[in-house]
Amino acid sequence: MTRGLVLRALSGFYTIATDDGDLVEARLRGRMKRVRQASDIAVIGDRVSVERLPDGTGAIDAIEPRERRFSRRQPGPRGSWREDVMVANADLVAIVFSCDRPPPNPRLIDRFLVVTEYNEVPALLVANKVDLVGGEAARELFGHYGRIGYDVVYTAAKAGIGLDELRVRLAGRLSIVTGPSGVGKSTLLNTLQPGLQLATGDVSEVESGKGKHTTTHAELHPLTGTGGGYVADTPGIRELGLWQIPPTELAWCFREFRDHLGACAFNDCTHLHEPRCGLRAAVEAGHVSEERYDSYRRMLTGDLAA
Ligand SMILES: Nc1nc2c(ncn2[C@@H]2O[C@H](COP(=O)(O)OP(=O)(O)O)[C@@H](O)[C@H]2O)c(=O)[nH]1
Ligand SMILES: [Mg+2]
Ligand SMILES: [Zn+2]
Repeated sequence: MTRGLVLRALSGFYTIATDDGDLVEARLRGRMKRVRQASDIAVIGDRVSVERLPDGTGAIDAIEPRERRFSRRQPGPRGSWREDVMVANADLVAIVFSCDRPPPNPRLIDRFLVVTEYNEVPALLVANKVDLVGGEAARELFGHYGRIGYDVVYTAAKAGIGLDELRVRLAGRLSIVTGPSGVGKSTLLNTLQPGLQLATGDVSEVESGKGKHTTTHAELHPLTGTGGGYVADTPGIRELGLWQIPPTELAWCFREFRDHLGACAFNDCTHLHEPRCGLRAAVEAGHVSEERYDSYRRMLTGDLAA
């Protein structure tokens, strides 16, 4: 029996990087398929035990308990939630937006941040394409996220700006790289990992509003530079549209709101219209930004228009 890491999972076929340095194509043992619920089936980032078979393939015998999971939840019957784990054991979510082409959408940035908070995986905000606007304008666009406690790096994939800063943060970690289409995720990963050769999109298609979904399934790519690590290039935005956060947990997912939630008169306060709301008081006093509060309100009420 060998231990390994699931790099790719596609219709019942798994690619495993074994601890002894091999790549093995494996399937789940039949008995595991029977005893496991759909949500427990191996996903990328899972640590597994595989038995090497005489034909060179493998059979996955066990999935090790997950330290963390990055999942989406969908409403189930009678107020229950169904969990759909997308990546196991992620240490970091790198949320990539561009300074321009396309310009950043603060409502969407907040939705990505909320999902990372809900999953309790640390977030890194990557502001790419700084070459298009310059450092000062980029800081005006993204600096607020630094002030509320997020780590922000400013990069230009093609001009080679900020890549060392990004590399340091990814080293030795299992990171999820996500963000809207066309912001330069694949270009960044190709630059960080020569030889990766992920397909990159054409800006003109992004500008036409259609975007180009060149990444169709999530996969872990090894980083072979100093420090190692893995990055998952995820399908991103379309997947994110399906994420649902239980309404009572939403305010907590805006990290700078937490300090103010205890001050509400009602402990089931939705922070929309109740009297003596600590969060709305904090917005009025300027301790919480109106933009972030607006994101909260839109997510809670389902008004997702930008
Ligand atoms: N000006 C500029 N263009 C970039 C940068 N990074 C990527 N691009 C371009 O943006 C487009 C989309 O890049 P791609 O990596 O496919 O984006 P993805 O959809 O997020 O994976 C391509 O035409 C890239 O050449 C950058 O730092 N600066
Ligand atoms: Mg891409
Ligand atoms: Zn309140």
